[in-house]
Amino acid sequence: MTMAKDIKKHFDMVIVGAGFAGMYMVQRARKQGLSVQCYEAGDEVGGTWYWNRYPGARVDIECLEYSYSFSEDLQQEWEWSERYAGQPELLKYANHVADRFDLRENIQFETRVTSAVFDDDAKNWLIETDRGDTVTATFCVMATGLLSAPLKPEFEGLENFAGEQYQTSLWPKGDVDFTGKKVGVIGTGSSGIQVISEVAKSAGELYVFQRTPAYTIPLQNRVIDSKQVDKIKNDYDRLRQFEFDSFAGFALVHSDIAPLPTLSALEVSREELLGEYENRWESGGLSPYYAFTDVLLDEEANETLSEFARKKMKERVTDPILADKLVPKSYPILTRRLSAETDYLEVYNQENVTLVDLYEKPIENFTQTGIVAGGEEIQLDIVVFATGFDVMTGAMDRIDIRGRNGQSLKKRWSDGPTSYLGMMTHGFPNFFWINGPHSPFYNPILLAEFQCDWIIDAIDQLRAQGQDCVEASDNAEAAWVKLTNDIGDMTLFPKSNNYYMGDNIPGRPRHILFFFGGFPTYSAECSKALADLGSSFVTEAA
Ligand code: N01
Repeated sequence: MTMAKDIKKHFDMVIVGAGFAGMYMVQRARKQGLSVQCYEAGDEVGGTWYWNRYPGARVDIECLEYSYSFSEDLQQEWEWSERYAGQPELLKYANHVADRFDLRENIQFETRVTSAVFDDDAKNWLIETDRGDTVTATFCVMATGLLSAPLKPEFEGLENFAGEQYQTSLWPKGDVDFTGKKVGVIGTGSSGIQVISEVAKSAGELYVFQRTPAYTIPLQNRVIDSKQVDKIKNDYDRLRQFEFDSFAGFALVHSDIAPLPTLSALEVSREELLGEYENRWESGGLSPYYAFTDVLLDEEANETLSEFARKKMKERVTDPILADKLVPKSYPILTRRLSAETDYLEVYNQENVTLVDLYEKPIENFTQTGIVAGGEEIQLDIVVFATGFDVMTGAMDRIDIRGRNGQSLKKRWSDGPTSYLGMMTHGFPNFFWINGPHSPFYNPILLAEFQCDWIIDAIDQLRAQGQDCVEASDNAEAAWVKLTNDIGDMTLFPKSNNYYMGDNIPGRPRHILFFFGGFPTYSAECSKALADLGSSFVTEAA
């Protein structure tokens, strides 16, 4: 460990985080000839797939799509073993990319950035870490992730609980043995659902503490089909183009490129409607998002899919009363994240699994030996918290980031995040983020590539204009926030309590945290902004 407090180094760019976004930013900045330093809190690359190593962690976008597109050689040479890879394989892929492109030489591991402060005079960023590094950078890029700031479980009496405790998003390395144990899992979002399916295999007794039931669909994972892979690899560009033209960055149905929807769910016959939903269910994963044009826009259209999903879910649970509790009734499907799972609902047919419906029996407190819910103590050896994240802004809020005149980013965002293009904000010159607030709801690896490329293009253009500092103009930012909100309000997302609106944090004002206008609209806006660097940005020479 170097105590570099007084050994100041200057970099063209400092990047925070070495997940898929930070890794590509390193690669791209270096290719552009920028000197670059990336800091990563973990001891390896991989971000989400480094931290979320709980049993069952698995991607739900097909790997052929959930992978980098920037290198044709990488696309051709990497072989996925499953249609939807598990966490170990995804981490292996991240490490392979780091090795193949020599990224590690620019990444300092086990180092958490504690502050990034803009120096108004020197016009650069002063960055400090928890290992005593103090460096300056012209450009500061936060690749800190959208689902990377775990929420600390807050339950009365938790400090008294003497059993083992785990959090899905901070899972330890090595195995946790559930064999024969009494295990409680709190939370039934995507993480909870994945871990529950695995823990149910070996736990003596598993208690699932469910507050809001999730809509689920079978993932339909299997060993990858080599013929399908060859077909995609023969013309990978075609798949990527479909992804770029799509709303959310995935285009495969049954592992084949599917045309984007053109029809409303309300304009087809009942037979066609159900046929299409069956087709999507057989394909699995997130494919229902594109079944029809209006499932996220129109309540009646959405209800056709919600109804179908509820029926499919209930068919998998033997006890009809239990099935009813596991099925969402109070909100439109897809407005909370659809959970693509493997044998999740079937676990409730097992004798060792008990659902604790928190609407009937709310958690009162922890004791030394378990959890009291609805007046009864459930004795537990192990508790797993799958209770979610401080989404989008959380990771940046945990760093002391200050722009012009010492203005704190956390304070600027105390009434909700504002941004221009989901990448920058006024008063924070030469400061960018990737996959952060107001970014589109989109395949995160492809979005990272797009945003990193955009940042590099913006820097190039800035320098070509003989300028050194760029920030969003107030007007451009206000217009982007309005567009983001107006589009969000046209969708059904505000119709449920969900983390897309920040609802998972008690007391936090509601705000649309994602750009729901689809990637084609987003990328067009970004291109327009680049072409027009003068009016949407404030630039200045150092
Ligand atoms: O978090 P969540 P997550 N008492 O916020 C419950 C991605 N991901 O980690 O909804 C009791 O969705 C909470 O209940 P409620 C994916 O984008 C992807 O599961 O607030 N319960 C909810 O059930 C996903 O959407 C994969 O009523 C409490 C759960 O905890 C995102 O990460 C896999 C509680 C939190 O669910 C986040 O998923 C995993 C309390 N006090 C994650 N507090 C893939 O498949 C919270 N809950 C790729």
